Amino acid sequence: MNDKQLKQSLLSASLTELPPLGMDVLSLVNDFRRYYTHSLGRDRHSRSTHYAYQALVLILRERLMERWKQTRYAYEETDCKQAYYLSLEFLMGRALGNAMLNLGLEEDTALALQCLGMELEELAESEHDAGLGNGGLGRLAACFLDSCATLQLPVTGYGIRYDYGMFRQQLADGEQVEEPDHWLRDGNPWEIERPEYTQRVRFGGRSEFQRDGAGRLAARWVDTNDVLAIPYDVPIPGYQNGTVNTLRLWKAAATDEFDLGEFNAGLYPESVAAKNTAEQITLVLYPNDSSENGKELRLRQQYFLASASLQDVLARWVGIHGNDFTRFAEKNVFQLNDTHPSCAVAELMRLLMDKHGLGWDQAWEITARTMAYTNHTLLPEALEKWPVRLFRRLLPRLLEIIFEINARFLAEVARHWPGDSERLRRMSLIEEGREPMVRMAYLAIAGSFSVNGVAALHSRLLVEGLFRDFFELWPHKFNNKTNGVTPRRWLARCNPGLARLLDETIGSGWEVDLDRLRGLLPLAEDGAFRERWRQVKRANKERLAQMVAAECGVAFDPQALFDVQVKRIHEYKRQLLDVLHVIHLYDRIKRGDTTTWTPRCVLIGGKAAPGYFMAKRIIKLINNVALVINADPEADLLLKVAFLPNYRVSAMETIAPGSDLSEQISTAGKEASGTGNMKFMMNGAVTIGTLDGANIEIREEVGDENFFLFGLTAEQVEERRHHYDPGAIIASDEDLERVVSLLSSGHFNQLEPRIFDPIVHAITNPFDPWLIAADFRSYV
Ligand code: 26Q
Repeated sequence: MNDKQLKQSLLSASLTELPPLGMDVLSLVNDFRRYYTHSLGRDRHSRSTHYAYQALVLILRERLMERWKQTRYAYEETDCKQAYYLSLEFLMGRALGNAMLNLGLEEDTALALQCLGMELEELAESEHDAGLGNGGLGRLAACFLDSCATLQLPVTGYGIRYDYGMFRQQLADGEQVEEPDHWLRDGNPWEIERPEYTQRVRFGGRSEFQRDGAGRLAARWVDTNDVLAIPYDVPIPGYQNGTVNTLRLWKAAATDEFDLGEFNAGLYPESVAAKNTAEQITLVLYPNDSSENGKELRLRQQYFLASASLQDVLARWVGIHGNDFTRFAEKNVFQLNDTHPSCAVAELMRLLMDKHGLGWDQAWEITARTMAYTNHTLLPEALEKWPVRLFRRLLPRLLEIIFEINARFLAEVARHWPGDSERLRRMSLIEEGREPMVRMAYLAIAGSFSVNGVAALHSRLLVEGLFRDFFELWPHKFNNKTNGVTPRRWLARCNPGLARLLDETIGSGWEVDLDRLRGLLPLAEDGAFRERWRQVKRANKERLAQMVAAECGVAFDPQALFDVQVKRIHEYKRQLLDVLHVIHLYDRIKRGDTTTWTPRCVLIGGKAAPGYFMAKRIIKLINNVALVINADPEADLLLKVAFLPNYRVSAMETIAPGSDLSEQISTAGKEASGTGNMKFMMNGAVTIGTLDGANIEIREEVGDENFFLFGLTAEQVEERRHHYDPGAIIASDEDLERVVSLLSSGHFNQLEPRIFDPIVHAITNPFDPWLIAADFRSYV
């Protein structure tokens, strides 16, 4: 072949014609060697888990890459409708195990590594969790991405690439200590930077109006401080189906001109400092899972995400259709994960009008047909509000648009309920007062075609309470989407023993069609099946016990009942009720009331928001109670208690399979759904729970006999508030009285006087919103 022929054949071979990568053990071994030695430059003298992990990721990433491109092309070619999941949080956890499972390479990679003299388990354990979320809402976003890829739905996640994710929780003297989570320190081999899709996001400045050529008034947003948004793409593989979707995370970077302007004025240090302000936007995740009021940086994050993501989608649209938006709403939909990205409603209006020249009516028609809003909370104090003043300073053009949306919206309300000024005040997107506020949930409802709650009860309570006025105006917008979790990570991956048992009894397929688990029903009384089931559970409990021993220094006996509550620490989730029960059990031991006794190991874990005093005090109480009980030889074979530090996605992957009893004990009507409840149940734990969130639907599915129901209903809770007398309840319940006495006498804080007074006060307070004392007896 001469030079010319060579050039010709290289040109004609398009990239898509690369030979597919081998999916067999030998290919994996060879590729691993090549990466380890050639790409990473290591040899047998540098045997490190870290580089071996890197090499392993590279071979998987390569295999994802070809499928990723094919998926993109397929979506382009079929011109299908695309959905965008906008979320300030994606709690992805580890990616390696998931990639192996979804590529169908679990067994072969384990074998390949064995050939190379390495342990897959060890490499997998060395991966740092991607902790870009607080809890339920962030993990839900991650589970949705997995499921959408598995269902081959064209869904892209849009989020923020925080330099620091959810803090690491350590304990010092039983108290929570937060440590920064610099998860990117060793690099992130799963992401691909895509500077070619950089967007520009504006802040500050003011708006000007000018007549355009057609004599229309056009807004210009000027004198802004701009920030660049650089996308980093993460592959989201579907389950053994060749689909790889995308999670696009934005990183903030300073613009060049901004620096230069300051620099020319002779302000070099100031210009470098300005770089900091820009890059601060994506520095750290807010570790608060209710709300963080009025923090400017948080609003910057929210707008940054909304604006960069919308511009990205619009740029792709304009690239194909030019400024013709007639079919945009047919082809695109944006799902807002709570109100956090709800600036998007006003931002899409702005982009369509100010940048692409649409009129208000056409822009509004498109916006209200493409936005959908998911609510995750019923707690009124958790509804997001932003001071109008802050909005005006940071996003002046957006505020104008919000005012205009509000004016038109209130006109509609007034047409519907003439003369009802009280209703206008209640429903306004702007809360009036000394400090007027933008009500983000109302903006989201007004700008969306769909508003959903996350469990049947939650969705009902939303339309009966918090959003009642809006339901009366637009009943068609409101609906329910009960949460779910991916059975790939939360069963197939985290519980290989059970997965194998399922495969051998009902065949495979349950990973994508969980209803098939009904095929187990005929085996419920089958002795051989039950024996294998018990062996699986036993092995998983041993693994969990090892983790508890290593992390907490507490010995859990796998023969005992493993009773587990892991979730964010919140008063409404009632970890305190769990502790009261533990104290009651201890009291029974001390009284010698142990003739009918099931040895029990109680595990509690979860992070408290750094500024949440009561949550932190509850952690301290759990640890102090654990110290006393675990040190008491009388309790030794009967009761053990441990607080697991730094609860996170990867910890749950060991916890759920090793648990017998799942604690889902929130005050009824307060937990929107819960998703941990599902992970425990599908790993074969029974639940003790209230009629709250998705517990209700879980109970309907598994039957009353697999669910220990207790406590007041949501309706009873609201009724009881009016005449709640915890003092009387405690006085009439000898067990509870003894528990409260132990607490208030300082039994668990002998060297730390009064530290649990706030907790005793919370339990005995007639205004206790969580009605701890009311549910104690039925819980026991
Ligand atoms: C808001 C403003 C400023 C700073 C932070 C926040 C913020 C951040 C995270 C507010 C709320 C959250 C997270 C809420 C959350 O995780 N909610 C849970 O969502 C799950 C998924 O729907 C449900 O299962 C849980 O019931 C719900 O508590």
